[in-house]
Amino acid sequence: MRTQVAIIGAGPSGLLLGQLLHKAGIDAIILERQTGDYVLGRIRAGILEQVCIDLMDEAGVGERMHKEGLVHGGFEMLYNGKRHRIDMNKLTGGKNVMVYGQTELTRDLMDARAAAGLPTVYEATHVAVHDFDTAKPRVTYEKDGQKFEIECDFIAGCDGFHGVCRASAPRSAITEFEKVYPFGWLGLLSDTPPVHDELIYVNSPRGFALCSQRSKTRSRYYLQVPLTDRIEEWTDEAFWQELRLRLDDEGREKLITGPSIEKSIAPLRSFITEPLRFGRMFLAGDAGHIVPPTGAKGLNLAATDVKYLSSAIIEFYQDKTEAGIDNYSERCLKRIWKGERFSWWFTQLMHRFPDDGAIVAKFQQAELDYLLNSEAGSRSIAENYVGLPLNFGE
Ligand code: RFL
Ligand code: PHB
Repeated sequence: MRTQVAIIGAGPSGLLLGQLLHKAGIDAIILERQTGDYVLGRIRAGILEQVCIDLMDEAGVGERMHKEGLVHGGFEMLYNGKRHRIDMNKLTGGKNVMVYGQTELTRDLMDARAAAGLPTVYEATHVAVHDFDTAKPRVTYEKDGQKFEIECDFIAGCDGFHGVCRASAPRSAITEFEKVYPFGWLGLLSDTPPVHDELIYVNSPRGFALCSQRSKTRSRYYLQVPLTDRIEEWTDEAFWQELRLRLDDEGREKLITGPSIEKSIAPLRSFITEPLRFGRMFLAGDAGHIVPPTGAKGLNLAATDVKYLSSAIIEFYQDKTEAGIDNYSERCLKRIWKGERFSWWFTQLMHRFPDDGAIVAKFQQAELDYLLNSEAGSRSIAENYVGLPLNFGE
């Protein structure tokens, strides 16, 4: 088999890249380890920045997102028992974010790919990347016990944190930066109306909580929990009880509870790989970097990697220039480090760290008091949350 771009991973990065390349007339094959249903069953991100919305439109798959997504112009921060609203729209001169689940975005991309008859191999095992330091890279894999080989011009490593592409880069050529946080997020999805029409980020003495949503009838809540907690130990009732304790009186009164449709614990990590290009192989999305979810940046950073990578590959074929490819890693990393910085900062502002004493809780309160009562402070949160402009600092 031969294709122009072999894409490893059918998460949002791989699917979006496939769609953007297809629009430009470039062939790609996607190899995915799991089934499509498994990929759709992973409940993850919920907030899209404008750049991500624009890319879905550019890929021609934005119709349902615009119909069903909820535009949010602000969010609330609750600390010391009081709520403060960050008016993102006003503070950023009219920018918003959109509530639209990663599951839905993935489904739209999968449907478009299937409708266009583009090749995705699900349940591909033993995927291995070869010769990406030459002009003729190859990818091998197995499907239903049979071995296959793809010859290609480029390999796109869109295979997430545990993927094969980063792991195949020569150790001497790669630097990894990592911070693992001493807690996780316990998430619960339920078909209940959200407690509030906007998101609420909570700094409470019992730990962080987040009230998010997927629609007017579906809620997504998170609680900071110790890494030693096991999901089987958390009944729905225990979750709701703990959430109530972290909310304010208004939240406790308005909270509508119901059976969970999904419940899971995710560890929190900051992780960056440098560089993101190894010859003819590129890393994009979670394959190259992970953020703690507090800043809602993971999927959005993945989308901008894909924007830069698709432009670089399209330029290579259409304009016969390697400038975009040569520039890919540096350009992405500039943006990634800013998203990483914001996510780390917002995480340490909002969570209780086990080794921090009472003084750090006081520092957090003072910082929140400052930020939320200062227009400059609030604007800094708002402009990072909606996403910095693509050409920021260029
Ligand atoms: P994914 O989604 O992990 O997809 C990678 C795909 O590659 C496949 N794969 C392989 N395929 C073939 N061969 C192999 N050897 C393979 N190894 C792996 C995997 O099966 C998978 O299908 O990476 P991608 O596409 O880069 O997308 C990244 C996003 O999923 C991620 O950044 C976000 O979900 C992060 N995130 C959030 N991001 C936001 O922008 N806004 C949010 O509100 C937000 N909330 C979140 C989040 C992540 C969370 N968790 C669980 C980590 C909330 C949570 C709780
Ligand atoms: C979500 O809805 O899953 C979500 C929203 C905002 C975040 C993280 C996760 O910061």
